[in-house]
Amino acid sequence: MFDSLRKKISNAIGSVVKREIEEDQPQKDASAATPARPSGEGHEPISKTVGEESENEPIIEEKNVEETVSEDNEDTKAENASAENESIEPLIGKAKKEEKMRLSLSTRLKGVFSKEVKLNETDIDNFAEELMLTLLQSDVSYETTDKFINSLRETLKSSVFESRNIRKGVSDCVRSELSKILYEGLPKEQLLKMVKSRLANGMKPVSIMFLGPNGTGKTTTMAKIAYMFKKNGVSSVFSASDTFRAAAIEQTSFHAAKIGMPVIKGSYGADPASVAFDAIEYAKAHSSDTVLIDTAGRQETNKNLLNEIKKMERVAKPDITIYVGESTAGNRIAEQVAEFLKYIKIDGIILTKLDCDAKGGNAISLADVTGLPIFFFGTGEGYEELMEFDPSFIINSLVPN
Ligand SMILES: Nc1nc2c(ncn2[C@@H]2O[C@H](COP(=O)(O)OP(=O)(O)O)[C@@H](O)[C@H]2O)c(=O)[nH]1
Ligand SMILES: [Mg+2]
Repeated sequence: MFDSLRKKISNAIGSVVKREIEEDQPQKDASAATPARPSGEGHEPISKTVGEESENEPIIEEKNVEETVSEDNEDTKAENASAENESIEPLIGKAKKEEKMRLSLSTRLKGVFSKEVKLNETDIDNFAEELMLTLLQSDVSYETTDKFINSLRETLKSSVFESRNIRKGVSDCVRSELSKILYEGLPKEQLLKMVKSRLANGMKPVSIMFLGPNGTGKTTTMAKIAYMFKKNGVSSVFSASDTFRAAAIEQTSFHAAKIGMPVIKGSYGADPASVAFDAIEYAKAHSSDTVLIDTAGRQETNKNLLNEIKKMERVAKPDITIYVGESTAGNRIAEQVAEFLKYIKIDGIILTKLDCDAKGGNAISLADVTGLPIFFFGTGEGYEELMEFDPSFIINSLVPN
């Protein structure tokens, strides 16, 4: 789950590490040949003590190094004096080992004396570009990626990192930016709580309709919800309102029998809205807490079927409508949801098949793009394989510590 995206984000954060190793070799050789003065352009004084210049434009810029050095106390001066006697090589070796970052020679040396560094513009640009590409390739929408990257740039610009722990500092920035987006997508209330509070207010039965394209997992997800409700003391009736697809009624009946709950069905070709109406009447008569209404899959391009769902809404008046989409569908889901929204109100989304080959990026951007919360993820075919949308789980899955 999220493995590929995690790897890519981790690589983007760690890319500075790799480059440092690649770039470090010639520096090491050069400094071994002329230990006191590495060659290259963009020389810049580091400190009086070391009295040397950087090799290339610093990739990570230290915050006010001169000041740090000039403000140094006696201890630091002593440290500097002893550094004078050391060859540069062990210092580089030390910095490299501890920081493992793409630091220029000068900054690495600065890092030995100073505890804090700031990323410079070039660093931020390189990192932002790499991360942007990664997110786009992983199905995060352009809109969300752009927003995320701009905000991350600002955070990185204003952040000061521990010189020996820059990687963690960058990871923390990515985490905090991700959480801004993901917490926005959190449902205001969990589905179960939503249902329970309605029941507590005497609004019984609570009807929930599941809709979406063909084969996304509507029926399976509806069964998972019924199972979860049952475990939490909330009873349900199924409305087998997919009267279109062969074996759909049997599939719903099969789940009802397995979970141990009633199912109201019509015949194939019957009006799905009237089946839902009957199921609601049955629930009223039998004091069932909820009615879970299945629907036939419909592509967002099929206007007739989308109009039919309007009728379902008018007749069955579902309290909660859930769009069930496949996480493997990438950014297409946002467009599909937008089309459905032209016909019917949707309260939230369930993203199925996260266990399949999902890139996972749409889980990040969907709520942001559609403005709808994600209630759950489907993570398998079993009844228990339904996972509440949890930003911290996503963040921990994606960003290395
Ligand atoms: N791996 C996996 N399979 C799922 C998930 N949800 C549904 N499925 C499978 O997807 C297929 C279609 O599901 P179904 O509920 O019939 O889709 P519907 O046409 O939208 O009602 C079935 O084989 C389900 O077992 C999920 O989260 N993970
Ligand atoms: Mg179905």
